[in-house]
Amino acid sequence: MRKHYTGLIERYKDRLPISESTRIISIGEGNTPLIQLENIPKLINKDVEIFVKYEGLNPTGSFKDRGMTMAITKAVEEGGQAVICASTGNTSASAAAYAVRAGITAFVLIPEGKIALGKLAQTLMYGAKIIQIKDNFDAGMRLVKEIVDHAPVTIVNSINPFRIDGQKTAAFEIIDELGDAPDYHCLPVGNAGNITAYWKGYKEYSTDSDNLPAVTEKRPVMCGYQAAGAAPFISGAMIDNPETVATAIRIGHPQSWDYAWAAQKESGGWFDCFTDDKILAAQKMLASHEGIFCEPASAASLAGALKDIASGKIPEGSRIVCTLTGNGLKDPDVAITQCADDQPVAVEATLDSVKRAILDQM
Ligand code: AN7
Repeated sequence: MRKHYTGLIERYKDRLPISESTRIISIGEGNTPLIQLENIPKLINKDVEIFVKYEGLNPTGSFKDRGMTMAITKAVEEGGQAVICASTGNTSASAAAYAVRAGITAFVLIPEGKIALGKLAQTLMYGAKIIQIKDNFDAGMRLVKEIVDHAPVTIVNSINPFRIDGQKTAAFEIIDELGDAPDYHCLPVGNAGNITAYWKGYKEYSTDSDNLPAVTEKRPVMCGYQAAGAAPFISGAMIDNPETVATAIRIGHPQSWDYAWAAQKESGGWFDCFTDDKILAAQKMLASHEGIFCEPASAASLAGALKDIASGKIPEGSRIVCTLTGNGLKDPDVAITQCADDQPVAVEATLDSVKRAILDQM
């Protein structure tokens, strides 16, 4: 009988540190849709191909599941009984789900009051041990790095190299689907694990390894986008009090700092940042013109692509992939606040009132 769950580890086994006897902890992650935008390129009147890699359709609604299937699989293989992470929300939801799947315990440190409602709901439902701290993600990360000397827990933040290995498979999927790497790859940057992982994936698919031939010679230009209030890659130094409505990327001390700069330099790419207003406008544009709902942080990728297309930095004729890192349903509060001016009409439950409501709005 075929197995019910086929996740990214099974698909890319030959490129991951997995053996035949490894027990794979999977909930069917990866293989997410790469959707070509149809309406926005027309709207901006530019001859570009923009694809979005909709990572919000992973099992817990974010790209973190790619790394987490690997990190939990390896933690279990190494005999771990408990994992820990600091998180702005998505990592905690993912760690919680994969830990319970494996039958081990997940401890998560989250900044009190600063994670989106959907992420909190998930993490509670999966049954993680939640520790809210009266500080931000960076403080949580610092504590997590210290705690491993005091408690038998495995870190599953993206400083765990297996996380990066799992996440690099998104680049493999893009090349497998498009037949080649895109010209530009745009993504939001917080802790900078994902830009590190994509670049690793693109490099591995374009380089012969001991037992595998290169799939392509091409690599994309990597473009990393941050929120203006949480933009250490723009200021060129760590920042202490990051602030943005895109709570997922409310991070001032990115852990993969050096790797992300290497990705930028080696690919000939760049970093840029956007105000919360610009990020929210891109989120709404994507939902209202393409029917694709991502969370605020994810929309930084589109905000960046659109700015750089408009200025010609990304020239016409380019093929662009934007990673949409998380599902819009993660953060209902921000979505509803964004649509405060579009309140639904309320009418009597009669044929006449409903008819009028329809004809008025056509
Ligand atoms: C939706 O969950 O750091 O640059 O603790 O949730 O790899 O950190 C989340 C990060 C982008 C940034 N988009 O990715 C966490 C966490 C979404 C995110 C990022 C995150 P990295």
